[in-house]
Amino acid sequence: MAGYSLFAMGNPLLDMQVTQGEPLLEKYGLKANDAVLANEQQLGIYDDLVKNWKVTYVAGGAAQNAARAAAYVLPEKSVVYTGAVGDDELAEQLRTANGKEGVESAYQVVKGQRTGACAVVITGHHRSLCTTLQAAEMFKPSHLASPKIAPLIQDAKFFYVGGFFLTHGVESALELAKHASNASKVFTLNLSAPFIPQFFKAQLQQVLPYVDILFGNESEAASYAEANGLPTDNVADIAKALAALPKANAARPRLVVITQGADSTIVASSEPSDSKTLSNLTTDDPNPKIFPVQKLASEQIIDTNGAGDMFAGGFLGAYILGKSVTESVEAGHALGAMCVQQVGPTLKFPKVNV
Ligand code: 26A
Repeated sequence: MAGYSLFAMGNPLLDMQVTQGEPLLEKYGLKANDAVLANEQQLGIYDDLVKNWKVTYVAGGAAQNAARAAAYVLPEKSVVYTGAVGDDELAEQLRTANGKEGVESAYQVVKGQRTGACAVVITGHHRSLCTTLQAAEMFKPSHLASPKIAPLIQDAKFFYVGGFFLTHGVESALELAKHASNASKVFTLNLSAPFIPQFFKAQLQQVLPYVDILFGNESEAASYAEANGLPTDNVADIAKALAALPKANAARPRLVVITQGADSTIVASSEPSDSKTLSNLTTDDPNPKIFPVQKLASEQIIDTNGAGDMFAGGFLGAYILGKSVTESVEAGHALGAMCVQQVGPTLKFPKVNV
């Protein structure tokens, strides 16, 4: 057997989700639509949720969500995911969720540590993510060289790393990125949150030359532009600038895929491209190309937690199947829309064809 085609890596987290969380935003100084690492004052939120709120527990971790979304559109045994967990009950919950949805868990288990958690505070259609990484930030690059994991990397043809992982794991991210580049495989990265381009600019800069497909949303693109002094706040122009950055493997063009919630998705390529290239946009396509989103009625939306991850995973799954960029965007849109109509970063089962 050829092995898993997609190798994904990130912070495995259990989401602790609550609705009507306005008082929590106030109490812990969180913004309605943001993702942060919990600071000292915010670390009390997890106990507070358990004691005083009705919590829904659901498998999260941005790259792990995307891995499950890719598995949704790919044949069985296509997706493997790694990251570090503790030796606790939370890790078991994550393994079970992955197993049910066709993702092989190749966790590094850190003895005596707890699995990471993310407080997901829903207010209206907004979601505020406040994370404590725990075991997730103890991931060691040596795990990638272990006898169990190294063959999975050798066999994989596509890689997906969460930008969130760059807060602690740039060395491991670079190892996958360089492997992909040297072997002319496809390396993909998600910008993950505005604080990544803002506060982890150096780490991002180290990885970007190896990125074949970059995912992000409008606020992450804006944050990148600001952190790097780009003379524009136009999302299409920022996407083009990101696509044009230097690239280690010049044989592949770079694609930059920026979502904007219910507004159009923008795809920029580092070259005008034809159907034989990675980008699969035709020579007649504008660059960047704009893909409208079918808007859902407000009452159809349960919450937006994980929608961007499901978009990225759906896009990548379709792309791995050899679909065009247009079809891949459509698959991404379908899974993003499916996700917002469910509680948390979850998809519909039994599976619906996308
Ligand atoms: C390092 N940080 C802050 C994080 C995360 C994260 N995943 C990895 N690292 N903060 C939030 N998330 C996850 O993002 C998903 C929504 O996009 C949450 O677990 C949530 O499932």
